[in-house]
Amino acid sequence: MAKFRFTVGPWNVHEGNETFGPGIRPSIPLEEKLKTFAEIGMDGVQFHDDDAVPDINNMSEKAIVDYAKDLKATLDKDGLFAEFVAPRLWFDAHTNDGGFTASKKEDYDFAIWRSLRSVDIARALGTDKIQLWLAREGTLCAEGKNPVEKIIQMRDAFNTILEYDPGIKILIEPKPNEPIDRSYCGTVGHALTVGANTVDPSRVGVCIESAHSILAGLDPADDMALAITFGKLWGVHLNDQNGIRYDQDKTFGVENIRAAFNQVKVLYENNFGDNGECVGLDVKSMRTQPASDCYRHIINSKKIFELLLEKVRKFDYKFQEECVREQNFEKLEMYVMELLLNG
Ligand code: XLS
Ligand code: MG
Repeated sequence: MAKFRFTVGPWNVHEGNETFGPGIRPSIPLEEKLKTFAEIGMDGVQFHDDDAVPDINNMSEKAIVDYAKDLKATLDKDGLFAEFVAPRLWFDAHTNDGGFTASKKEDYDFAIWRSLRSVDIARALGTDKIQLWLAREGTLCAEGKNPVEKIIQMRDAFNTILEYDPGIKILIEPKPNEPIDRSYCGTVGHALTVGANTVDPSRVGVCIESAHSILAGLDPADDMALAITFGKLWGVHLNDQNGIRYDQDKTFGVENIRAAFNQVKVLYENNFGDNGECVGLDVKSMRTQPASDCYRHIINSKKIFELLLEKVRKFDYKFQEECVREQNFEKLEMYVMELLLNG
C-alpha cells in the first residue's frame, strides 16, 4: 500500500469572500502559499489554469507555456508536484451561460481555447491530468437549452481535449448544482456515462468531492466505491458539508465523522494511491479565521484523515463477518460507534 499523498489548491487559502461579503483577509502571493503547503505536509498542488498563469486570456500560447515552466521550477524548488490543471471556466464573462454547453459559438470556442491551454500548462507542469468541474454546464432557466443537444456538445468538447493530446486524461468532478441551477453532469453516474461515450473512455475518470455527493443526497464513500469498481477513481476532493445547502467546503470530517470514516475506509481498502492518485483536500477556511492562522483547516483535514486511518486499520473484519452472518446490524453499528468514539 502506497503512502497517501496529499494535495490542495491555491484557492483553498482564500480571503474569505463569499456571496454575502467580500474578502477580509489579505491575499497571499502564490510563491508564499506553495512554500507553506510544503511546510504543512502537502505533497503536491492542484491548479486552476489561471492560478498557474494569471493573465492567461491576454497571453500568447507560447508565453503561457513559458510562464508555466517557471512555475514548475518553483514547485521543484519546494519539493512539490502538480496534480492537475482545471480550466476555471466559470469566472469569465464568456462562460456566463456555460462553456462546453454555451449557446453562443464564440463562448464555446473560448471554453475550448482555455481547456487546450490547460492541457499545455499541465504538460509544462509535468502532469497528464485535466480536471473539469462543470460549474455552469447546465441551465439557470430549464427551458434555456436543449438538453440532448447540449449534452452532445459537452461530450464533443471532451473529445476535442482528448484528441488534442493523446496522453492527456480528464477527471470529471461532478456536482449537482451551484452556481448552475441544474447540472447536466450532477453525479458520478452522469460523469461515467458521458466519459464512456467519448472517443477514448479509457482516458476519462472522475474526482469525487465529498460535499458534492452530499449535495446530491448521496453518500460520498459509495460514490467513490462506484468509481473504484470500474477503475475510474483518479482523484478525490475530501471536505464536509452540513446537509443540502450552499457549498461549504468544510474541514474533512467535522460534520459527519462516520461518513468521513467510510470514505477513508473505501480508499484504504482499495489501495487508492497505488497508481499515483492523490488525496485532495478541497477545503475552505471559515470567514472568521484570522489571517495569521489561515492554513489550519488544511492541517486539520489531513490530521483528521490520519486519525480516521488509524481507526480504519483497527476495523475488525472477523467481527463484521460474524454480524453480517447473523444479520445483526445493530451490533455492527454499535461496534463502529465504539471504534470511533473510544480513544
Ligand atoms: C468547487 C470545486 C472547485 C474544483 C476545482 O466546488 O470543488 O474547487 O474542485 O476546479
Ligand atoms: Mg472540488
